[in-house]
Amino acid sequence: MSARLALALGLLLWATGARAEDGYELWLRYPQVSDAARLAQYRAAVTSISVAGDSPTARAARDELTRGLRGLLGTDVPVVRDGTRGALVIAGTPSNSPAIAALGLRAGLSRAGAEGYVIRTIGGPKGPQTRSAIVIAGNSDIGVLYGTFAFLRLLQTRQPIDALDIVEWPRLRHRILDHWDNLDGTVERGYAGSSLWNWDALPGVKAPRYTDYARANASLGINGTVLNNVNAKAASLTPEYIRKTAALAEVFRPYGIRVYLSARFSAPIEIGGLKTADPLAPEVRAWWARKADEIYAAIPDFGGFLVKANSEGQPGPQDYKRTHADGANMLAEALAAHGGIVMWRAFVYADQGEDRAKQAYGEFTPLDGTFRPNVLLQIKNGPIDFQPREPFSPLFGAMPQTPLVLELQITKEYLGFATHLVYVAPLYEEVLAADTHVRGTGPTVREVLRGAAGVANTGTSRNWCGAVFACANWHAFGRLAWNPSLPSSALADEWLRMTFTNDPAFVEPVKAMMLTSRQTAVDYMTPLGLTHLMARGHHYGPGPWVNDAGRADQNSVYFHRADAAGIGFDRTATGSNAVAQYAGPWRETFGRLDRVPEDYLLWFHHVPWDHRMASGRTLWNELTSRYCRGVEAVRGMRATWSSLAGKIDPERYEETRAFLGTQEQEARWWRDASVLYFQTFSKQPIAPDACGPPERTLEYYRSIK
Ligand code: GCW
Repeated sequence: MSARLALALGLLLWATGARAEDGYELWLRYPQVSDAARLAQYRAAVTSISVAGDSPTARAARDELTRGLRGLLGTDVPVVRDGTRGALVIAGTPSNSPAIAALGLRAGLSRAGAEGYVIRTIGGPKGPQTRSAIVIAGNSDIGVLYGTFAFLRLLQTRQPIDALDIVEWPRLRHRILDHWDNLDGTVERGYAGSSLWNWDALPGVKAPRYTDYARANASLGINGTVLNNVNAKAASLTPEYIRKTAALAEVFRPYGIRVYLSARFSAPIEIGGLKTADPLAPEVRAWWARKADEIYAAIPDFGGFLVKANSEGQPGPQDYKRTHADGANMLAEALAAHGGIVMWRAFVYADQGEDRAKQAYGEFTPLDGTFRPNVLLQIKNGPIDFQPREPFSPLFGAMPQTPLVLELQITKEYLGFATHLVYVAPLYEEVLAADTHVRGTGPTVREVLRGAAGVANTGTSRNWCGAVFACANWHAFGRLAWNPSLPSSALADEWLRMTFTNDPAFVEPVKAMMLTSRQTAVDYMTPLGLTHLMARGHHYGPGPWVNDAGRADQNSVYFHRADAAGIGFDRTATGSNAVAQYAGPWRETFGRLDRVPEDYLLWFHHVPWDHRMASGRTLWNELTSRYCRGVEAVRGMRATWSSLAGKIDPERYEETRAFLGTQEQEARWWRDASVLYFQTFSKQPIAPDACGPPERTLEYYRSIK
């Protein structure tokens, strides 16, 4: 484009008030339906709207419906009063809308429960009304708001709306984002700018962005947010910060989102002036009880505490020779009177010789059944730490008497930050669908959950997530927390249509690329069950040689155990016997070299370099070919993307194009560095492949800081 043309275009955009496609609107974009036939259908069906009630939540539903329909239909749809004949979208609850009460939706509404909704087409030529109408009904205003977003989603994805009969409800009670946001505005493992929370300006300034954050979350069904990092500062519990937190809670409340705080276990000492934080000490219990009263006085619907205790240097009950249950129960007691919960994290490991993958199970299974009812144990998907692929944590099958929350990482700490395009819905799906086999068949992980927590990837970057595609993971998390059975392909499809376009020539190839992107990252980073080989500390780029972390169980060499004989961590009975933490069928499957899925091979076994793989190749050749397969797949992603130029706006097209270029270089970097490093053990040549010989020397890759 010439400079003059660009200027002219810029002026035109400015003059028409059109905004750049910078990703800010996420999946809540409502551009006018371009297919004329669909547009005509939608316009005919939606000639006026009525949203009953005047609560802030009902107003949010009315505003969203008005805004969405104005955009999608390209015309202002009149808002009429409840009960007015002729309103063609009627939203409300049986208690605030006589029209809805009269409709006989009892069966659907009873299935919908407290937060669900019914969307139904009523009347029509054969019904009692001459014209049909669309009803969005809930038992609560929040159900109506969720239904409103769902209805708009139908239009955004161009579904027919002439014979709707939908009943939906959240399968999990707690659907929460965990922000690892520090009070100084930085974000641990954040790749999208600074924290969204401007603590300095709060409580006075309630930035409009907080409302947009709430809209985005409500559109997915997320109903809680933990505002601060699990590596918590006690200051978050001071009166000053409680006031700031209350201000955010006020903004989020109409959208059904409760606020939670990460609580630092030693807060009674640090801000309470006590000498101890021993959970059995009466003065400590009294301090937390008063603290809970103080918080609830300011935030009546405060959600509760998230706690990282005795993990990676955080204080906890074990500092006083008490158990995790002693600690969690003390906090739970303080919150119980107010209806709050404690989410106690199971992410614990100590540098004490025991296989890191085994430790959480060892610590928590003896405590099953000893937690107060309002304690939930929050367990990361795998036994180590948000790796590109891990087997599901055995704790999911081993805590039948404890309500469980699955913790997933949305931010891509170990998956190339915001730069690499890695769609993690398939990772989430893999763990949710995993069969624990503790009852022979079942339950699956999704069946044992009370909640899901996603470590957020949001920040002040204009596009929220650091990359437009990174927001697909936020979307996938929220939708899966609502319904953990939704397939990745449907989620990718929906997100693409809502975020970019309904054009199948764009949606289909990009969806295919998203759905394979996670396996691609596994291939070029940690194939065949390898794990935790990232550079030390920041975890970006390859570092299979890392051997100087503060503690052994954070070193790459601890995880891959490569030597002259082979590679992999023996977790069978001849090794750490971590397989024994799984139910019988998995013990057999994971434990036997002839049965273990290749995806988990080196997670569970130390395997000779010449071991024959399913492909007929030796392990060494299979390993190098997987690395190259990953690089090749990224090349494929780039080619796909290039072929789509012009199908979407230039701004978002260009961002992804540039990131994919970096991703290809870095996939190549991962492959070259890894095969050269592992070759120092295998002492075998790298079979010729599409990637060619490594570009630089191992010394070079090791010297990259
Ligand atoms: O994944 C690791 C991260 C830490 C994080 C920790 C945890 C918040 O490297 O940054 O700390 O897990 O989950 O507690």
